[in-house]
Amino acid sequence: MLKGIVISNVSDLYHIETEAGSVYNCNARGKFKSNEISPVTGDKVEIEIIDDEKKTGIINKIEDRTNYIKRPKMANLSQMILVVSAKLPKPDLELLDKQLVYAEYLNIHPIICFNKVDLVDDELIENMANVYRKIGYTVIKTNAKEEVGIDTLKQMLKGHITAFSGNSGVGKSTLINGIFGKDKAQEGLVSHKNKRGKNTTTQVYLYKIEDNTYIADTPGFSTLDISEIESEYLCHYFVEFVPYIEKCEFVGCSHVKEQNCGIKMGLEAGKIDKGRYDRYCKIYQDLKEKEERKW
Ligand SMILES: Nc1nc2c(ncn2[C@@H]2O[C@H](COP(=O)(O)OP(=O)(O)OP(=O)(O)O)[C@@H](O)[C@H]2O)c(=O)[nH]1
Ligand SMILES: [Mg+2]
Ligand SMILES: [Zn+2]
Repeated sequence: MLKGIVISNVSDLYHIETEAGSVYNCNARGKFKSNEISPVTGDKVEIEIIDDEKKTGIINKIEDRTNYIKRPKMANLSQMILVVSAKLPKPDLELLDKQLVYAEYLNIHPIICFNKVDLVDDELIENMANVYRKIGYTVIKTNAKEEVGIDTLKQMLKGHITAFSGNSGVGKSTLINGIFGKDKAQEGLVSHKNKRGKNTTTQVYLYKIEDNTYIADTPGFSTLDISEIESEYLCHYFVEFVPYIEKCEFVGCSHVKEQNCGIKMGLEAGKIDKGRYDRYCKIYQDLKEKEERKW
């Protein structure tokens, strides 16, 4: 019996990387009876070797997951680097907040990475960064093109399965290539695109950086869908709102239109950032509309 991690999965075939670093082609033993699940990328598994020369085996056991993401399917993602570009494209803080909500919801450790810092005044970035530092998030600044800040970023990956997310063009691939070094980048490591330049697949691939440290290449994260989160719970994932929720007069206060709202009091007292609050309202309305369309 060998322990390993699923680094990729195409229909019934799983690539398992063992602790020693060999990769086995494995099938899964049907559904796993006790809980009716199939292995997905990121799963920690036990395999039984069928042929050690051909590197084939069977997955016998899936270890308990720390989390599970439906789209793209993966398990045990422990960290997300939320990449925001300072310019070209301009910072999309609504997407950043949505991603933070999603990370909080799934219990994934988020790190905010302002990239392309070479293109704007530092003051502009600091103003944005401080809003997020104040509420407890780690914020780093990078210039991926000149590999500034890459070492700091690399340090933060240790012991994690990390995914990069953010709008197209913010510099995710450039950052990842910087982490792996130029050679791997030329192998087309982080592009699974067809001729039209579209992502062809929702497959997730894990790439090992060092022991217990992987980068997840997840095409699906650019168009982040958080509609599985119910609008009424959204406020709990805006971490700095939480202490104010109990001050709301109405149980189930949406914090948008109600009077005597704890969040609004926090806002007026300058404890909650206006931009964050406005983006909360926007995301709340979007979720609400989607919920109404469902019925
Ligand atoms: N000036 C500057 N340009 C950068 C920086 N990082 C990336 N770029 C450039 O921005 C462009 C987009 O970078 P990519 O790494 O391809 O962006 P991406 O996030 O992977 O984009 P998608 O794959 O479309 O999601 C490229 O032309 C990079 O050279 C940076 O720190 N500074
Ligand atoms: Mg890319
Ligand atoms: Zn309220």
